[in-house]
Amino acid sequence: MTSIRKTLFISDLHLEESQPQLTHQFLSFLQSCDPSSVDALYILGDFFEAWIGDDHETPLHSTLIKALKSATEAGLTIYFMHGNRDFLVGQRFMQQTGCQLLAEETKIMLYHTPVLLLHGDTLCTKDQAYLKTRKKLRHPLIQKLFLWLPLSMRKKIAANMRATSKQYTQSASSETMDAVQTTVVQTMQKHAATHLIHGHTHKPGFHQFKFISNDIGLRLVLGAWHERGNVLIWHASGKKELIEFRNE
Ligand SMILES: [Mn+2]
Repeated sequence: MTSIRKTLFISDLHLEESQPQLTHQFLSFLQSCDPSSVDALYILGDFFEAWIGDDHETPLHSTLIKALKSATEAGLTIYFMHGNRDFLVGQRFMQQTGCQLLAEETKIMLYHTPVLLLHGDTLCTKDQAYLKTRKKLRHPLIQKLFLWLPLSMRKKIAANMRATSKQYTQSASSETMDAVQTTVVQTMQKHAATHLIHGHTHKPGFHQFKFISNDIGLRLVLGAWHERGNVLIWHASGKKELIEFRNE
């Protein structure tokens, strides 16, 4: 008998107040995740377009927190990994939603396959300017200082940073913004993983390659959510499919 069990992966929803149809898309996707067949839902970063602290309460945030909470209470296991836009999502959010926070490089055994999970930004090693900024922003002390600022000030700083980042992203080449194969191989070998799942690049697809050992590696890239939702379904049988869907 074939198993109907499966594990789901999503990333780069970039949920924000000004895109209510995206939130709607996610909420109905979440509703469709049946805990009796879905072993876990992994959110691999950039779930939110921006996050300036768990104390920043907005209607969007409370809608999503409520929905995630009822999903986890209904028995769905949800893992949450930070992206480059929502790395400040903290413990309070995890407590409120029942989601479990994952470290930035997490290796799992998925139906007997060693799979490495990451957001994907650290694979873009051609983009040294970004990686330098990242290092500063991820410093615990910098984060503490930022979160200590009043919300109004955090909002201003975040808006400025988003504008700068937008300008930079538009000027940087598509190659600069993509995963570097040697980095992919090194990172996978470090974790002894044959498979890698990540998002961030917004270039969904499966990439197969050979390690020096001749072993086959597979990199599965998740798609961003725009008008359509995107999910990677990894079946217990080993079958993997990248699905685009749209609510009617
Ligand atoms: Mn990203």
